[in-house]
Amino acid sequence: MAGEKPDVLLVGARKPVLIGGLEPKVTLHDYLGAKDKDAFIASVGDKIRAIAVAYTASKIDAAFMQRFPKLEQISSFGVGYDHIDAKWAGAHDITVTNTPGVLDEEVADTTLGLLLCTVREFPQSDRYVRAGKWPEKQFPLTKATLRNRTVGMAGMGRIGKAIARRLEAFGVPVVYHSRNKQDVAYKYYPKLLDMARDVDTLIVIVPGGAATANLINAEVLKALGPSGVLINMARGSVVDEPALIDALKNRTIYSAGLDVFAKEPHVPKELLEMDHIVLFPHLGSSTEVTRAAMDQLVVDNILAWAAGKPPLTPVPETPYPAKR
Ligand code: 8YV
Repeated sequence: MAGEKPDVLLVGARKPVLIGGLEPKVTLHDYLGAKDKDAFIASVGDKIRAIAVAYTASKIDAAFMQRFPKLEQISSFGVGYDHIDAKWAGAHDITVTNTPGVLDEEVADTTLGLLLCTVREFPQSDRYVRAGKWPEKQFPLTKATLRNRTVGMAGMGRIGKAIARRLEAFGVPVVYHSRNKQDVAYKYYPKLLDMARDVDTLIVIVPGGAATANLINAEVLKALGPSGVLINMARGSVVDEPALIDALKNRTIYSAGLDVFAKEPHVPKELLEMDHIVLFPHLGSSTEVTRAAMDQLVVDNILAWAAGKPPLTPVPETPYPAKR
């Protein structure tokens, strides 16, 4: 019926920006709030035409999408969308959008913070002061320094470029590996292993998903070597976690700074017990201002669709207009 609000499923928290932006224009159905999910889908599934996904932790696979026969659009929070089967969506005329761009600088800031914390042991020095140890003895000098390091970036997309710009300002040489050569002046390595051999610091900022699963394996870590520092800002799935634990235990590499883990929010006990590494609770983009901008882009993609306009940020698997 003309003028009727389209029915949209909200998967995830009722965040204020999402609710405020969507409720005036669409009829929202709260999946998270439904006690009996199956009964809920049975009652509204036939009328849902779009899904707004509030967090990257919510899995949207083919079986889930199939339950909404009129589904046209999935607007997902986060630049990463490995939680969505975008290929299946593309093959079924469903557009998937993510929230690129608005978080690049924030995630790059966090990356530099994590790198410095890892190399210079700032969290450990904070623990040292709080434990009252300073009056007894000066905090030990750190073996590692950012000086004289070379960073190899695994991934040189928008966020990778923002990280590399910061490293340049820090006077740290940057090289990179990615699927395709990018329009940047840094040295390009077609093979990750070759790059790992030549650098002592590896920053991982590639998309998650099947194509990059266990990309950072035992061989890569060995090539990185005993002064090697691994920073993972991508997805836990990109690093072979048991191989990393071994490499850290055996000092095959020097240290690691990890923002992401294979089974978040659970972190393997072996990692928790290591004092020489730094662990962040997946907070790359987690400031109020940046998360609000990401939420707003989720809203704007839904509103564009509801107004019959092209999606603002479709993912490559579901280009607009669709390639036939
Ligand atoms: C979020 C992210 O921290 O955008 C992404 O892909 O990983 C981060 O910005 C994450 O989505 C938290 O759920």
